[in-house]
Amino acid sequence: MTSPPLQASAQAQPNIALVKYWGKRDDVLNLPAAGSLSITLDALHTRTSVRFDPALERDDIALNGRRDDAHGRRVGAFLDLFRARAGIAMRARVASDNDFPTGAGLASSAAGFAALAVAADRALDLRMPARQLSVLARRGSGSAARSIFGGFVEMHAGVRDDGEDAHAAPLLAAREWPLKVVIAITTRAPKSTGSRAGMELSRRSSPFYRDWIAAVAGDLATARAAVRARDFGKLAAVSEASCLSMHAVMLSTRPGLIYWNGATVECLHRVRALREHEGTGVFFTVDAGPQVKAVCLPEHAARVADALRGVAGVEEVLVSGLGEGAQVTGSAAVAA
Ligand code: 2P0
Repeated sequence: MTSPPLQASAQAQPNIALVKYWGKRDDVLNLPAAGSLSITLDALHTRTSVRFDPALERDDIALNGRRDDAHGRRVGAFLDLFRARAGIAMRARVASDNDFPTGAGLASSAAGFAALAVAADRALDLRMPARQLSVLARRGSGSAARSIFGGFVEMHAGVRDDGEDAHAAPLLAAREWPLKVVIAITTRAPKSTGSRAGMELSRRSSPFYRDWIAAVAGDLATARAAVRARDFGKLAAVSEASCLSMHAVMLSTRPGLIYWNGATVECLHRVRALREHEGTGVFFTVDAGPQVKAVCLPEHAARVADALRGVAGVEEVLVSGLGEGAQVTGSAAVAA
C-alpha cells in the first residue's frame, strides 16, 4: 500500500439555490429540515489547498490570507471528520481563496467546504464516492453538499438520524440546459446575520416556519419536473415563489431578518419588468444577502446584464454560466 500524499488542492464553485434551504432538523449533524435544488456556477471559484503535517501542533486555517478563530475552529472540526476516517491525528495547514466577495450572500461557504472535502479526501487517499463527499461537505455547510456536483443539483433532506441519506445528487448536467446567471452586487459588506444563526432564529420565532418547511416538497417536485422538461416558465415561477417565501420567513423572524437593501428591491422589479413587458427569459432569486441573481436564457444574458447595470445602487454585475462540481486540481504544496 502506498502512503497518502498528505497534500492536495481542489477547486469548487458556489451554487445558487432555486428551491431554497432555510431550516435544520438537527444542528449537530447539520441536517436540513427539507430538500433544496440548485445550480452550480462556473465563473466564481474557491481554490483550497490542504497539507497534513506531523510537525504542526495545531491546524492553521487561512481564508483569503486571514486567520479567524471562529472560522478556524469550524474548519478544524470539519477536518476531524476526515482525520477520524483516515485514523490519523495530524494537524493541517489550509489555505482557501475566493475570487468573489466572501460572506455576502454569494455562497462562499458552499464552495469552501466542497473544495476542502475534495482536497482532504485526496490528501488522505480516502477515495470516497461523490455521494459520501456530499454527506461530509454537508457537515461543514448545508449548501456545500450541493457544490460537490455540477449543473442542476438536488439536495435530499433524508430521514435517517445519522444523516447518511442527507446528500445532494446531480439532476441535469450543465451542458444539457446551459442557462446563465447574472449577479447584481449591491454591496460588498459582509451580511449582518449569518445563515446558521438566522435559520435557528427563524425556526424558533417565525410564525410561518412550519408552513414554509411543509411547502418545500411540493416546490421541489415542481422544480425537478421543470428542470427535466427544460420548462423555463415553470422553473421561473417556482423559483421566485420559493425565494419570496423564504424571505417572508426571514422577515417574520423575531427580530426580523432584512437581508435586502433598496437596490435589491429595484433589481427585483427590473427583472419582473424584463420578463413581463419585454419578453426576456429571466427570473430572480436572492439568498441571505443583498445580491440579486437573475437566472436567464443564454441569449438574453447581455440584455439582463445591461438592465441590472442600469439600476441605481448596483456596484457590479457578473455573468456566469453553469459549471462542474468540486474537483481536485493537484497536489501542489500549500503556500506557508
Ligand atoms: C440556500 N442558503 O439554499 C439558502 C438560501 C442561504 C439562503 O444554504 O448552516 O451557509 O452552513 O448549513 O449552507 C446558506 O446556508 O448554512 C444557504 P449552514 P449554509 O442556498
